[in-house]
Amino acid sequence: MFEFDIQHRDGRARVAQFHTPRGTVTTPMFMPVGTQGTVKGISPQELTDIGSQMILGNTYHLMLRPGETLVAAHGGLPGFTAYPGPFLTDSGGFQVMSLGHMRKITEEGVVFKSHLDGSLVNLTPERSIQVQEALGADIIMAFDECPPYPAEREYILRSLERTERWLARCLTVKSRPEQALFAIVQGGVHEDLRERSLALTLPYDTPGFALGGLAVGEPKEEMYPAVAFTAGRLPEHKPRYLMGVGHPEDLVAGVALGVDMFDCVYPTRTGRFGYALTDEGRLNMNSSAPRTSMEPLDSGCDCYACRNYTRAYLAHLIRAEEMLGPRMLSLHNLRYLHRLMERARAAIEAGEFHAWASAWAARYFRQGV
Ligand code: PRF
Ligand code: ZN
Repeated sequence: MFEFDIQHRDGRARVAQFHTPRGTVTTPMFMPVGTQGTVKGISPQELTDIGSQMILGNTYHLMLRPGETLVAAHGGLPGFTAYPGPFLTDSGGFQVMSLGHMRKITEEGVVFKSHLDGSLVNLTPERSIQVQEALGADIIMAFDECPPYPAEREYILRSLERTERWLARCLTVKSRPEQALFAIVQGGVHEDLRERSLALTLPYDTPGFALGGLAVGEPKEEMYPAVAFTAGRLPEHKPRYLMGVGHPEDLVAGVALGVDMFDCVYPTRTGRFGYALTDEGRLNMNSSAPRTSMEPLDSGCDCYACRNYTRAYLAHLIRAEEMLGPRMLSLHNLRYLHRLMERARAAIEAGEFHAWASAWAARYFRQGV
């Protein structure tokens, strides 16, 4: 279980088969975010149809509502959501912090105010693992602290050291061998702090490692070197997961640097806001040009929306505030990122990743994003 078989390499990029209890996935892959036990607006059948391989769920949201006991009574997230494939759950701390509900962070854990009823809730490494075991995902994440950007070096150091102590606590209470726990490397964009976090984290030899603390508002010129540095020091034969990324260009750059897994709300969120991802850049469906266009969103795309609808029809749906509009843009955007990863894998297999990535970027950025 949780074997990671590398099948092709091209530079630092690799194609691998990652075996999990609920199925084998092929990396590099993008994981749609199903925060509340649903990828907003998209059914499990549709996710399967567009090539989703693993869905992300969130400890923070699900422990508050409906509560992990109810999810467990359905056989965990697969039974509850009727998505049969592999799941990954995030540990909760990052969501508490990014949603701004944090009240207090101590060695014990975090205390936050529930966004539902205002009550004070305690989230500790032990509680996070208990919830993630009840949710029943195949991959669970260590409970970590992700400092904001920018943050004081001293704070980032204290927090990555605490993240290691929390990792040890997570592993102590973890009880289910059918779930793999991934450790998270922190350290912000500072090479020496990333080095320190790696030195503290690698000895745990978890079945996979995540690159945390990035894509939190830092410029890309700072994020890419941090990804390169960290990915280059992670074990070769384990999956590397860049958390909360993201934009198509970050996926392509991440794959080039040896990253295997990505997740982000971007494709569904930007879809709900009326934007479509295409090989010519991001298309604003609220602008005037698409209103009369008889073209599909993206001529190379095979999703339901591109096979059946013109830009004009989809722009009409959005202007009329019909719910099919955001649904179709979300579906298309997810398919776009899955297809992007399929193309990246094919290019790696052919030994042409660099040429493919350059050609993709030249086209994607020509008309601006
Ligand atoms: N830690 C956890 N989840 C995350 C992150 C992190 O650092 C990020 C950073 N972009 C996204 N999601 N646990
Ligand atoms: Zn499409």
